[in-house]
Amino acid sequence: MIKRVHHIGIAVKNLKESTALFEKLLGVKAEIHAATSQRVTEACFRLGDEAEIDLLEPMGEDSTVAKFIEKRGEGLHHIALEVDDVNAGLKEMEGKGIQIIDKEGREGVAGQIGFLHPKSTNGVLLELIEPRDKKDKKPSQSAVFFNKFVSKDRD
Ligand code: CMX
Repeated sequence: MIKRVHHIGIAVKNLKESTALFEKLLGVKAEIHAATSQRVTEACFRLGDEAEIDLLEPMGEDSTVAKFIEKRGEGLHHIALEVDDVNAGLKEMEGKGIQIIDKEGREGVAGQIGFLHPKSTNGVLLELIEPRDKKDKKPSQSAVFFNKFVSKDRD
C-alpha cells in the first residue's frame, strides 16, 4: 500500500547553484548527502512532516542522472512513494502489469528503494521507498484516495 509521496527528485547540473535557489524559494536549509550507490550528490529539503524535495547532481558521466540530463535536460527526475515493504510493493506492482526495474529493493540514502520503469508509468520514473527511519505515520489523505483509486475493488 502506498502511504505518501516521500520525495520528489529533480535532476540539476550544478548542485551549489540550485541549492542556493531552492533555499531561497522554499525558505528551508538543505541537507547534503553523497548517494554513492545511485551515483548522485543530493540536497534534501524537508517540507514540514510530509514530502521532501531532493536535488540530484550526477557523480560523473556514467551516472544515470547524467544520461538523463544529457537527453532531456534538467527537471523532474522521479517521484518516490513510501511503502511499508519495498519487496512486497515491487511484487504487487509487477502483478498489476507494471514493468519493474528492480526485482528486489536496494540500499538508498533513506532506506530500501526499488524503481518502476517510466515506459510503463506514463513517462514518469517512480521509486518505491521503505524508509529506514519509519515514522509509523498514518497514510496521508491523498494516499488513501490514491490507494482507493488504483484498487481493483473500486466501483
Ligand atoms: N524519467 C522519465 N523517463 C526517463 C527517465 C526518467 N528519470 N530516465 C530515462 N527515461 C527515458 C529515456 O528518456 C528513454 O526514453 P526514449 O526511449 O523515449 O528516449 C527511456 O527512458 C530509456 O532510457 P535509456 O536512456 O535508454 O535507458 P537508461 O539506460 O537511461 O535507463 C532507467 C533508464 C529509468 C531504466 C534508469 O535510469 C534507471 O534504472 N533508473 C533508476 C535508478 C535511478 O534513476 N537512480 C538515480 C538516483 C535516484 C535517487 O537518488 O533516489
